[in-house]
Amino acid sequence: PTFFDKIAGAPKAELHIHIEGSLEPELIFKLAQRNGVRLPYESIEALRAAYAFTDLQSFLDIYYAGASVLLHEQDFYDMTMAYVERALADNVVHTEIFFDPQTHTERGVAIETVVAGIERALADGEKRGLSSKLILCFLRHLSEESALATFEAALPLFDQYAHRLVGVGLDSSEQGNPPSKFARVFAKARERGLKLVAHAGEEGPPAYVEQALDLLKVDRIDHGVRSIESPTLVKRLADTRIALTVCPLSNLKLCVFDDLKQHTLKSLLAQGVAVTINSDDPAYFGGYVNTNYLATVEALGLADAEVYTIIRNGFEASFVTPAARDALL
Ligand code: ES4
Ligand code: ZN
Repeated sequence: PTFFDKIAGAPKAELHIHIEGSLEPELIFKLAQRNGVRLPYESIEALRAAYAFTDLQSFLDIYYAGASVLLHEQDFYDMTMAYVERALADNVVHTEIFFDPQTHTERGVAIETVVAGIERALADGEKRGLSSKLILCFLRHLSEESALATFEAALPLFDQYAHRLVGVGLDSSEQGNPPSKFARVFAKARERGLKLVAHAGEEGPPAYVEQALDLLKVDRIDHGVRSIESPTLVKRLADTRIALTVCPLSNLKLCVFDDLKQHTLKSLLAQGVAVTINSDDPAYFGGYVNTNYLATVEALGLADAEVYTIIRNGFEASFVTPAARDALL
């Protein structure tokens, strides 16, 4: 087998995937029809043609439009099951999935409906060999009050789904919405013993990564690629082994880097940072986990040892206990 075959066939963990970002255009149109939702796109082809992003916001506008077709528990099940199939096909054995409840509750969909549909598919996936956790993300372009209300509404779910729903995260428009805006809700989540992550240093400056560490006290940083602009921050990440969940094709499509060859993943890894490779919003950015690995290996010329380190980092940075982790391999 070739090096690429070995990577594709290796058991992997995925730590950064927005379930709403796994909605393929075909399923968006199917659900739109099923639910009588009008989309501002004529056809699957017209929707796909709109996937020419210039920055994070140009993507988010289309991503939220796509999510508008999700109304019923079965819709959340179908979306999640389609991702489970893709993950299994890529030999992902453990995945930690983000969902954005506010995207749905703002349209009148109950948070219980969202979680019940996702959970039912993940329970079915578990029977087929895919271990999984779920992370509730707050939308940072909305207010602190909205995040606090979402957290309060989710409190019974953290008990009911304790085996699955293990953490909270922070996503959406980064610039102008610093981690400091969410210090109080993250403190509440921490008091409850939940795991904590935040998108930081994707488009925002290294100072936002430092805020996520100092004010939110996160266990991992999502993206974090702009950390490389601060040598002291890179050293801190390396020393503390706080992992970065890097999403190379996402960074390329959202113009964080002009070319995958300019991606700083290899340099971060060389400086001792616990880098992982993930798909982010695979239906929008051109591929699932294996496509991200192969494109990155090709563009940066990663050696075998570097790739195996990245794969191992995915398991070590995951939120499964060391005993459960050994059982995955
Ligand atoms: C996202 Cl790539 C990215 N960045 C921030 N928030 C997001 N939500 C979904 N994808
Ligand atoms: Zn993301």
